[in-house]
Amino acid sequence: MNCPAPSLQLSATQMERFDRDGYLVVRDVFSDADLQPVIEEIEAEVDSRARKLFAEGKLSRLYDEYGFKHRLGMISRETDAVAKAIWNGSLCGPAFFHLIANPNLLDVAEQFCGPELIASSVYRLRPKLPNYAYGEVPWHQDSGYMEPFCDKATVLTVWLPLVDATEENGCMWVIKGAHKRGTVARHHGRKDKPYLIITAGDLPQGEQVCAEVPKGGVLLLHNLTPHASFENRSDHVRWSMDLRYQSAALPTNARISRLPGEIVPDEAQGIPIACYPPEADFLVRSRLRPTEVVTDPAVFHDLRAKHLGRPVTRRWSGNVTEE
Ligand SMILES: O=C(O)CCC(=O)C(=O)O
Repeated sequence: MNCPAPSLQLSATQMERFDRDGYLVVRDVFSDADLQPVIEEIEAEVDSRARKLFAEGKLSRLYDEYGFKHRLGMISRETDAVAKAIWNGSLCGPAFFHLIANPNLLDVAEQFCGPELIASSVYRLRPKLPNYAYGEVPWHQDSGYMEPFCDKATVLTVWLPLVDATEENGCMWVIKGAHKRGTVARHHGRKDKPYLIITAGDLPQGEQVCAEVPKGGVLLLHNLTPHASFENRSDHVRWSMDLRYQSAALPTNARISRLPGEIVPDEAQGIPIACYPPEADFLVRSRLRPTEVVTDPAVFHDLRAKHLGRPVTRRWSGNVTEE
């Protein structure tokens, strides 16, 4: 079968840089028009939640004279209920689906994960508020959150800001080249926050790089690349999303037929049901089983809503720190 070449092709130099450094900033993956529907879906959710709180007397005013960059920050001076309700993977409307399935993004993901592409369940929306400690994410590798079985695989994180991400508003930091050591550092749970942390003594050596990304660009991360983000010292929300992709050959709870050579989950044999079992994966691009690709945002919504949550990995159970 002749397949058209990917339309957004990273150069050999970019691929080599990712391989060497464990991260890559790619500009101009999205136009403003690509991102606007997601922004509008978020704005509508913020607005409806603010109106509800206002009606209940829990918010003194709507702050609806403020735009996307500032409104949630203003609301959050009174209550962080709206921010917390939309943080992480709770929003799953059509615009989110179309962003995850954006052809340019899939072209990029395909270069790392192959053509039978799974959109991993672990996608997150992060409204990092100004001067708000909950938004700081400690050093970790994404593999720390996944099942050990998937440690040796490439699960690509695509981190994308919905406003320019700068050092001041709390962009991501990465440790250059540390993924090359091929191991998952010891992670601890935190008493005060729902994040894993690699404590200072366990943090891999290497240059810590501030990865600023303009709106429309993406930061690509390997699952073994240690990364963190710190305080937002600006006056606006650092809105971002992080999406993940993997090969269909890895453990996945996507409802797909299995092709020869693909791993079939079998917990009795130590093969987990997915790299990240708690939420629902889906097939987002395929040449070999195109009828199984999820193309309907309503199906995506249903998958998210109905997935029977499974526990997160227990690989660090018992490791808890206050650091
Ligand atoms: O967006 C952030 O501040 C942190 C994101 C992150 O840690 C991740 O994408 O794994």
